[in-house]
Amino acid sequence: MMPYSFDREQLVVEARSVLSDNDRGSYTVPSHGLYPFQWNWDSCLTALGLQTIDRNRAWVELETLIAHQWADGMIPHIVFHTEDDGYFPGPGVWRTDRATATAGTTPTSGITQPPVLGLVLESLWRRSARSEADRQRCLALVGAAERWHEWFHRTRDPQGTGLVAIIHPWESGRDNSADWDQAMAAVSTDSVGHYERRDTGHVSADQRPTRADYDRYVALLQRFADLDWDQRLLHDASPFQMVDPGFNAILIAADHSLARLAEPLGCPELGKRAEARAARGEAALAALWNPELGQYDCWNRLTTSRAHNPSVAGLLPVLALRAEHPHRRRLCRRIERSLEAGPFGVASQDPSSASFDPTRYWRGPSWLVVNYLLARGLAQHGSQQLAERVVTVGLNALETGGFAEYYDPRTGAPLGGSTFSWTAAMAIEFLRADDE
Ligand code: 9WN
Repeated sequence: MMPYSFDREQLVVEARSVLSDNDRGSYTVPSHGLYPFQWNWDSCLTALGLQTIDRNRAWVELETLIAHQWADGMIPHIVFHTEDDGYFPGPGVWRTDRATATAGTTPTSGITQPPVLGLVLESLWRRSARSEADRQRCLALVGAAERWHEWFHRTRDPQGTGLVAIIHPWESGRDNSADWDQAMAAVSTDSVGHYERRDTGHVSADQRPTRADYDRYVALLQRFADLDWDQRLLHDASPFQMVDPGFNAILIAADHSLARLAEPLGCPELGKRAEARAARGEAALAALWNPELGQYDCWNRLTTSRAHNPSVAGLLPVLALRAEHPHRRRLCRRIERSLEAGPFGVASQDPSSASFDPTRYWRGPSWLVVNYLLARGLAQHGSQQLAERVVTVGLNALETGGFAEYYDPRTGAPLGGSTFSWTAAMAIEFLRADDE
């Protein structure tokens, strides 16, 4: 990988060229080869970068994703726009054509991903020309985001706790995090059978999840396919029900974004509903605080126990907590400590913990999208200096490792796929002079 000179303008030019290379017309693939379809949270965050190339194209990216929203409100984590056997599991394994709530003919996965859409819509709107056409487009997307958020509370929080669960590690977007180790150990793989992974044909196996992880990913997927992806049944039927503080913080922050958009878009009732959902989530988040770790922690709904693991998910509530919240200072301190141990981005797993692995996917490497979310939350709620530090280390990672999928947080060495769309979009985002 060529080292990138720290010429800001040049970095933006290179980032835009990555986005253009991965552009498939109406959607962007995360990276060539490894991920040949449209991924939900990749697409949303990538739209931030696309907007700096072509404002219309950024709306189109999200409109394409929303066109595949299921009738019940779920927005799937993958849209399989083309046939490509370079990725496993493909549509034949998902078998979502048997679901009653699938929207169109293009196959999709049957699970979802972190709901960053609302956050992205707020940024896109603020930076748009705010014409009547922009307003109409944004309003339609905000409506889709609201249906998705309501779906979360309806199907992933059946007891009405205020917090939503994920039923597959892929939904967290942090696939093989140590947060899931205990819960995944209890998932039976007896019926999995033979399958062939494709990811390790693109990326070194020691930077990816293990075979044992994949067996469990497939086992869960088969369990849900056997229930014809009836989302009303999946939560209770799943042997994996985890409440992720990062995921919930994103949902809360996204509802705050929808609430702020309500006035300029002219949808006050939607805004009130979003505010009410966010307030309930904020109050419920307190239950995920782990005083021993000094951060938030995942909760296993089936065993009613904590994961007791210091991953970056437990720091992401900086997105949702107000400036005066008593836990904010603790989270900021932990972010600083992570940067002292790994100066190329906040690590996905606390570098001082036993499970830390600096090169294996979500078990230690730093990911720029997560660093972006941390910086956004820090800046928005009064921790400007630390936000700037997170942005600077992100730029250091880009300079050392290029537009990698993820980085060794100690050295900045590039890991996983290369010429990655959302990494390029985050590079553009980090170099913005202001937030207008
Ligand atoms: C499964 C596309 C996606 C990201 C996820 C990341 C990885 C997929 C995989 O790639 O997950 O969804 O096959 O490993 O973990 O966050 O959205 O970039």
